Amino acid sequence: MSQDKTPATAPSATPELTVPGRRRFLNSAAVAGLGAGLAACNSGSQSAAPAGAASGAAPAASGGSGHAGTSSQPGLHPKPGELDTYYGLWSGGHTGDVRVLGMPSGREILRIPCFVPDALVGWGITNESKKVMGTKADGSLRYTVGDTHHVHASYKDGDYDGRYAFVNDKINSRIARIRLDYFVCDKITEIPNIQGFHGIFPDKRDPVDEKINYTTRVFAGAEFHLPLPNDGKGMDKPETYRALFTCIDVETMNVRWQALIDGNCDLVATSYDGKLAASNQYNTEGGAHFAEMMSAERDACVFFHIARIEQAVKDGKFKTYGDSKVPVVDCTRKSNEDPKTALAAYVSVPKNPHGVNASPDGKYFICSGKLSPTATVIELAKVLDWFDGKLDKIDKAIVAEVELGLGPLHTAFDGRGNAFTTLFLDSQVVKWNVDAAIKFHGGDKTAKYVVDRLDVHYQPGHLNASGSETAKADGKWLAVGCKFSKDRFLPVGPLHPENEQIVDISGEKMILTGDHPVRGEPHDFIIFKRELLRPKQVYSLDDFPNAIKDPKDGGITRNGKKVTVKMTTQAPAYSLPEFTVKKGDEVTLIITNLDKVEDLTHGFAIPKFNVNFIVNPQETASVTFVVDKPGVYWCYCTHFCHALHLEMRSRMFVEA
Ligand SMILES: [Cu+2]
Repeated sequence: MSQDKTPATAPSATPELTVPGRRRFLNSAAVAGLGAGLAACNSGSQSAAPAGAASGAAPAASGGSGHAGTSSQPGLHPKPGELDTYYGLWSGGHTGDVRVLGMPSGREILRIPCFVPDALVGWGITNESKKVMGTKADGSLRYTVGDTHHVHASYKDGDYDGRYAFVNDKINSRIARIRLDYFVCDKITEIPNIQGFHGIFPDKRDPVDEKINYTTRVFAGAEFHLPLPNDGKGMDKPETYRALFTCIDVETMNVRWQALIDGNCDLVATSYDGKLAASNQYNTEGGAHFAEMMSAERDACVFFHIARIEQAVKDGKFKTYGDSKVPVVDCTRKSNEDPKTALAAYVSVPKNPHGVNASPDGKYFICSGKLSPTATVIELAKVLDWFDGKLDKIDKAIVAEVELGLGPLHTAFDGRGNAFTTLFLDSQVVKWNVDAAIKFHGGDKTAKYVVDRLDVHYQPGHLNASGSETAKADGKWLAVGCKFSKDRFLPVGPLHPENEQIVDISGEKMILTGDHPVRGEPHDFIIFKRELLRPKQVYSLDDFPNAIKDPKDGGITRNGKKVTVKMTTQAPAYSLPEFTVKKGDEVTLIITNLDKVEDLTHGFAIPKFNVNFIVNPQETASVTFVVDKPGVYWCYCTHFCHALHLEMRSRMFVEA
C-alpha cells in the first residue's frame, strides 16, 4: 500500500518549542486573571491542583524535558511525499459531515458528507446519496441540516477493526454509519422518541457471547426531554417529559431497543468487556429552564446492564410509544432499586458533569465535573459488584473524586496510567495520574496526582490521544479542540476558525507542537494508527447494480415521460457526446466511470438544472431531474481529470 512508502514520523523527534513573546504574555495574563476565580474552588484540593499561579503550572513554554526533542519539527510537518502516521476522524459540527485529518500534521484530507448536502461530491444531488439521506414522498430531501458531534469507530479485540465509524446528528436525532474502506456514509437511521441525540459509543464486545469480540451495537444518548409520545399532548407539563437511551444494531442500523431513564443522557462510554454502557447526566432535575438544570448539587452517571436489558426485551417486558415499534424498557430509578434485577444504576457525580471516558486498561469510567472542578473515577468492577448484590451502595463504586481545575470536560489517556482532561474555563489541559488520584482520594494526601498542566488556546472542549479509546493507547499524540481561536490566525472578519492544537505527550511534560485552524465546528475526534485501515481507492463495478459495464450498453430509453440516459466516462470523454430529450421529461441520468486509474474522478454538471456530481473510478452514480426549458445545455466535467478536461463535454438537447 502507498502508506508503506514513508518512514514513520515519531513524536520523539518533536522539537523543543520556541515560544513567541506574545504567548508568554498571554499565559501570564491568563494565570493572573484566574487567581481570583480559583480561590473559591481550591479548598480541599492538593497543592499541585489546580491551575497556574498556585501550583507552578506548566505553561506552554514547558520545553522539552523528558522528550527526545530537537530543534526541527519533522514529526508534525511531513515533507512533500511523506505521509502522516495516524488517521484522525473529526466530527464537522453543523456542517453535518465527518472530516478525515492526517495526524500529527492536522492536515485535512477529506470531508465525508453525511447529513447535509455537499456540493463537491454531489451528496444530496445523486439518487444514491439521497436514498442514504432519506427523502420525502416527492423525492426531495427530508432534511438538509445536521449537527455532528461525536465520531467513534467499530472495535475488535479492544482495538479499531477498520469496518465502520459512527456519528450523531443532534438536530434530527439521526445516526450515520461510515464505511471505512471507501470513506463514505452508507446508512442513516432516524431514532424515534428522542431529541438532542448527543453522546454515541459502539460496544466493544458482546456481554453474553464470548465469541463476539467485536462491535455489534452502538448506543445513543438523548439530551432533551420530551413528552412521550410527542404528539402535541402534555406540552405544558415539562415535569412529565422523559429522555431515552437507545441501542442500534450496527449491521442493520435498526434500533434494537430504548431505555426510559430518569434525567437525561449526555455523552456515552462502553466497557471493554461489553457488559456496561453509561451516560453522564447533567440534568437529573429534568429542568426545562437553565436555572432548574443547575439546581442539584450532584447529578449522575447512569450505567446500563446490557445483558439484562436485552433479556427484558426478549421477555416482553417493554412498552412502545406512539407510532414507534421500538421496545422501551424501564430503566428509571424507582423500578431498579433491587440490584439483582436492576437494568440500570445511577452513580452520583457532582453538578452538571460533562464527558464520560473509559480508561484503556478497562477498569474505570471517568466523568468530568464541568460545573464542579473535579473528575470522578468510577471502578467498573464495583459497578458490576453492585449489580451482583455484592456492594451495598452504588456510590461506593466511586474510587476517586479529585480536583483538577475549572471547567473539566473530557478525558483522554496515554496507556501509561495517565489521564488528560480539558479545563474549559482555565484554558488548560491537565495531565493527572489515575492511580495517584485514587490514593489521594483514599486518604494519602502525599499522593501527587497532577503531573503537568499545559495552556491551550483557547477554551478546550474535546481532546483525544492516539489510540486513547482503545486498549492500544500509545501515548504519543494528543489533539485538543479549542473552541475559540481568537488571535491565533490572520483575521478574516467576524467568523473565526476553531483552533486544533497538537500536543506531544510522549514524555513527562506535555509539549504544544502545533496549531491549525479548522472550519467550524468540530467537536470530538479519534486518532488511530494508519495501519488499522485498508482503504480502497477504486470501486468495483459490481458494487453498483445499475453499473454500465460497457460504453455500448449506454444510450436512451423512454417510458412515457420518463427517460433514462446511460453513459460511461473514460478520460477525456463521455460515451454520449450528445443526447436528446423533450421538454417536460423526467430524466434519470446514470453514469459509470470506467476509468480504473487511482485519482481519476470525473464530474458531471448540467447548467440550469441544479445538477453536479462526481463519479469516482469504477463508480456508478445517477440523478433524476425534470427538463422544463428547451434549448442546448452543455454538460461538462467539473472534476479535473485530464489534459483535455475542458474538452470533456456532452450536449443535452431539450426539444420544445
Ligand atoms: Cu473528466
